[in-house]
Amino acid sequence: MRATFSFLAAGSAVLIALGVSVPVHAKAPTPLPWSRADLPGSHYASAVVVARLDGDSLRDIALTDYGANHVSIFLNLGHRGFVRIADVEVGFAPQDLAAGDVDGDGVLDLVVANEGSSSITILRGDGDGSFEAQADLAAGGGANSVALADFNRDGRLDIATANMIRKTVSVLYGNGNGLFAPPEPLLAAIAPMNVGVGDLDRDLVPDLVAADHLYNTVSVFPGPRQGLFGPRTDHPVGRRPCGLAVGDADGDGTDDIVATHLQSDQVWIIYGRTTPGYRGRRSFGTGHRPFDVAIANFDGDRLPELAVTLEDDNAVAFYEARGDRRFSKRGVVAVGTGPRAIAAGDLDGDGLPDLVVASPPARTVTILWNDRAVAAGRGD
Ligand SMILES: [Ca+2]
Ligand SMILES: [Ca+2]
Ligand SMILES: [Ca+2]
Ligand SMILES: [Ca+2]
Repeated sequence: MRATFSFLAAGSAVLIALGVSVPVHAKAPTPLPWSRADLPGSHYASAVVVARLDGDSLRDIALTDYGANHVSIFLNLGHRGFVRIADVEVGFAPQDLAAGDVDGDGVLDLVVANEGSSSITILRGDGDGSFEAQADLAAGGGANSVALADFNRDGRLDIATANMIRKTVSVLYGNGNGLFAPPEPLLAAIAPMNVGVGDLDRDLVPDLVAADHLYNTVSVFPGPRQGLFGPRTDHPVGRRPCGLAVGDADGDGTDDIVATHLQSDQVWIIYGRTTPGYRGRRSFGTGHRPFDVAIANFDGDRLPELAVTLEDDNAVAFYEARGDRRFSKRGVVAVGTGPRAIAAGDLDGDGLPDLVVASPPARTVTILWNDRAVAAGRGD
């Protein structure tokens, strides 16, 4: 999950708390079932991920700081406490990151797309939550988004990037020990802003998805067969597609594409294939400047929800699938000024996904704790 900035917007205070346990500071209470807490420190965070980074059972948080050119890692101590370990330097203007085991040692690594240096930084995880930056890899011009998948199904993770300046998306095939072949470009439309991965055509080969910010399309590149990606299909959507998530948005068990649209204040859903031919697409209106989206089942029922950051409303809005390809609004929660990137994951281990939201203008990264289990007397 990522956000996008201009270079000029960079600049952020850096706070490094080496191995010091820092409590999360509670803010003014929000009504159940969400309670809000901000991570300590000042972060101009362009992207956040939730993943198990240190080998215990609790999910941790990593973020790219676009202004400070580093990745910050917050390890989960349990009981809703985190410790910030040493920040790791990456390339210039890191815009996005993804977690995956790219060297095959069974430990999650982080892959960072550096827009300013048009490069990728691999941060190799050592299993205790610390990460070591490897030499940067060249990516396409303006590497502004990254996704990981085993596209050629050789058992080794590959990297995909969107390169807005170069008007391409690129795939770097992994050799399994953390090294990658040079980027193989695929021609995008005009301005690919975000990439995602999912199996949209249900052939068990990961497909590559790109949201094109200027061409107002979401493009699908069918996953490679005999080494070549299939021809690009452009799906017309709303104005200025921005955030992108690929996952099961409607609860039918198949991957779908969800994209937010900054100018038309919409979310578009492009449904994955269940019978030959795509099932089509649908949109609904949101609040102002929907920037990013996460798909998760926040209330643990049968159907998933979408959590959408509304940049101009300083809020996250929730929309629940109804089972008929339509969505109903399910409330709004206030966060810091100008929320952009969002990521979902169960941070407190109660079985329900929590949310992490980056609000760069406020220099905050907010955790929205999903308190449904607490409210139901199931949590602590
Ligand atoms: Ca690894
Ligand atoms: Ca591979
Ligand atoms: Ca596929
Ligand atoms: Ca679906």
